Amino acid sequence: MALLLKSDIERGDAWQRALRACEPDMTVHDWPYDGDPAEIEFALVWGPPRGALRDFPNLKAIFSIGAGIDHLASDPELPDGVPVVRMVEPGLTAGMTEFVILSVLTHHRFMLDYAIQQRDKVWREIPQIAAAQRTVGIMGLGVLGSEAADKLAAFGFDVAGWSRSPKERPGIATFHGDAGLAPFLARSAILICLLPLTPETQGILNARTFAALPRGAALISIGRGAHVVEADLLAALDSGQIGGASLDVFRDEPLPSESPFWTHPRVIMTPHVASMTIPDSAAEAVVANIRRLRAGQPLEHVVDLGRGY
Ligand code: NDP
Ligand code: OXD
Repeated sequence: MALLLKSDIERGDAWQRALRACEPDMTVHDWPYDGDPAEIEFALVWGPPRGALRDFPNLKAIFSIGAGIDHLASDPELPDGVPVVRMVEPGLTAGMTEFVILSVLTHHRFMLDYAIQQRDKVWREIPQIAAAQRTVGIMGLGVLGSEAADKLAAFGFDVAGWSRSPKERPGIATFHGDAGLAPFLARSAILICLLPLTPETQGILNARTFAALPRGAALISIGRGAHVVEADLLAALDSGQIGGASLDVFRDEPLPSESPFWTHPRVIMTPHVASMTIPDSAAEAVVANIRRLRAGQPLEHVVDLGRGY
């Protein structure tokens, strides 16, 4: 049994070690592979070149190294009929929950304002607001969004979630579909985007969306950069409709040096690090799924490429 691995260089060795520890009988080849393509049964990849996975005639499953599969769905030459599996693993989920809590608390406790005050040597208290009085809205109540919602609710925030299909979740106000978007936005003083990037969600963080939020709302954009219409966000920040933003993902990554987001005083930016797949825990998840397939059971977390997530 052989798996082809295309990871970033930094984590390549960690993946090799973790996969071998979980499944000693599996051979792991690094990308690019110049051996016999017929040997490869599984691919574990991030951003393969367009059409490249077609070269492997015995591929049984393509595992995405990340939760998002837009890097695969955007390839019109993916091999036909080979299931694509998104990454669901406890390390990635825990990391995202940490980042959401960190970012929500940053805006809830006015840390952008205090950073500006520190820069200007201003000693001024800003009245505190109880978590229960702070409305937080999460776009995307999937694996990552729902865990973050539960943890924010445990902090005492007034949490709502928006998804495509109806959901019920104790302690969380839920909204769905086009009809649910306006009422959801109207009650989101802190808006978090944890949607996948699909044709339907591209550009969803636009002037109309920002105008529907309470004035001065904070935006935490951690799904994909192409959710954001950047010119609309800059206008909303400059007008005060958006009071502050934590931006982890961008339309162009790395963010070009001329982008105004690098220096905007109301923006905290990070280089697509809200969460990362952790090879040790992720290897267990991938190998468990491969074992399911080999035992004749259905794979878990297969994406619907037609839907885009
Ligand atoms: P899931 O597939 O588990 O969840 C996606 C959620 O989005 C679901 O609740 C789904 O609704 C909802 N959704 C999808 N399309 C729409 C739509 N058109 N309207 C309303 N809701 C919609 O994904 P994950 O939680 O695992 O991951 C979410 C995204 O987070 C990833 O796709 C990736 O882009 C991003 N990510 C970013 C990282 C970073 O470091 N910045 C790290 C990891 C992930 P429903 O439940 O009804 O299907
Ligand atoms: C992603 C990830 O999808 O890193 O961004 O998992």
